[in-house]
Amino acid sequence: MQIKKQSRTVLAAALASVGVLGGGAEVRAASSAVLPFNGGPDAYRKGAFGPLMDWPLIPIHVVLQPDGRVLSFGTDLNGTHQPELAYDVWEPALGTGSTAHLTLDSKTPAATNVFCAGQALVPITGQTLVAAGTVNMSAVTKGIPSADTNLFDYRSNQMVKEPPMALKRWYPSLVSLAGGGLIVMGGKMDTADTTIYGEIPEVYEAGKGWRVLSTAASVEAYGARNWYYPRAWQAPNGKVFIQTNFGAAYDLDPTGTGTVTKLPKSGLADLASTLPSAMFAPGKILFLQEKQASAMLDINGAVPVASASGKLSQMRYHGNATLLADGQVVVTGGSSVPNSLSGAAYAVETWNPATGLWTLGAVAAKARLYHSTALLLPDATVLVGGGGAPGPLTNLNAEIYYPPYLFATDGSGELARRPLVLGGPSTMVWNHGYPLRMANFKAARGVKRVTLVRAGADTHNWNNEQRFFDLAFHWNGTDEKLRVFTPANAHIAPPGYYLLFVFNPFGVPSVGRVVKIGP
Ligand SMILES: [Cu+2]
Repeated sequence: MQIKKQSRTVLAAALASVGVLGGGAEVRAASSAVLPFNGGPDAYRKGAFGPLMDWPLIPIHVVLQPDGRVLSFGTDLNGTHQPELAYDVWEPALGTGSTAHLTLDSKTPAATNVFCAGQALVPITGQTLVAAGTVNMSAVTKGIPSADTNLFDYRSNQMVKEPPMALKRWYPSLVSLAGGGLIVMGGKMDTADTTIYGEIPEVYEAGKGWRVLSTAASVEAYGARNWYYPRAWQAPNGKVFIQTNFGAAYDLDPTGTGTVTKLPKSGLADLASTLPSAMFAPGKILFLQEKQASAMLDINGAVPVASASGKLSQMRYHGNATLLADGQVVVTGGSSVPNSLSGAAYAVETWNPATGLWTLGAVAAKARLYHSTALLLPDATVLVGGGGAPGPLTNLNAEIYYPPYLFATDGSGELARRPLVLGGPSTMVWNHGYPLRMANFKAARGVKRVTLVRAGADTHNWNNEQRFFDLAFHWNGTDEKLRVFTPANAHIAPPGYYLLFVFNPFGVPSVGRVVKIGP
């Protein structure tokens, strides 16, 4: 159960390469799983997958931690959904073997079955909030939804029980708020009774517990018509924006006891809970649709505005959409027949926000169907794992996708030299400039781009926590210091944990530096 001390030199090197973060909190520098690796001649155009690696459980839920590790859970150690919770913390700096995993088969203290719960980092504390799940799960009882709340703390590796929510929920969404809280909405309240769903949202605040939004009940927004992981985001106007699968959209004001308002139609259609989405720029969301289509929704104005985007090569039901360090969106896995190997998509497909076009890339080893996940890691690679329980595969495994930006453009397949961030602040506030200390910066001809990607939390092809920003920056052209400017406010960049990437003139990103934005 202990992380072994193997690869200490690798860890030390990784920590040294990115610099140990300052500040009072015990936040370690972002770690890196990138090993000596040749991606082949096409890697600079298509990216490449690393070798398949074993995973101690099916990672149905994955959450990037403030220290760069990955929390995953969803099944027991055999890949089945037992009444008891197991969870795993992976340390990428220790590589991809079993010694890089801290796996806890936790029958105590948090005896909730968190299969198909909601999960997200608490913006202020960095703990992982796990909302609901079931009280039991067996072939006989099926799932009985639970109101339990559990908190995982990366500092102690412990999951502890918190006061419960007012409503039982199974398959709810958790969304980070500008004020530092998290809102939970939707979910199923009773397995047998198909008339009651989590139509009343609740807000969690660290140290305060839950507040019921009793005047914001909605059957359409997050009740019976849209209870399954409702698609919702903190919006630029200060409200929470909800896009239902049947086309209607809502604004929810989470202050007091809450107010929900129906918005004018954007025309966005052909959505499905089995298809992913991603906020690729402030107030702009990419949706995958039926008929291999995709669309963009702009929620920056008074009314949401939809526009068509490129066509995918095939349907990718249950595939995951992940924002890369350069703002492109990579879709991994999925299938043309939901949760079936028939028409399984092995190649990644990447969307370029500048052109709206999709491009096929590297080919994965495994089909990733229902209950698969994907997560951007601090080293700018993507962890792609899981699938099963139920499904045709029991994927107690994962693989890492290395995007094209990591490779030399000469076709050698070698990893490119990366810019090195030596130091900088670990906490930042909005609309402010901060210095970053770079290595050999002048010799490397400086910087092309600085980006910020919010730490992800993914389950059921739904990673609403991820967000992307191009940051303004200033380099005087002579020294080893770079000045970067944070996003304008908490409405577009909710408080919480982000990865900061510096790109060199060749488009190669640094290892992402974990920064906390907020109080
Ligand atoms: Cu599920």
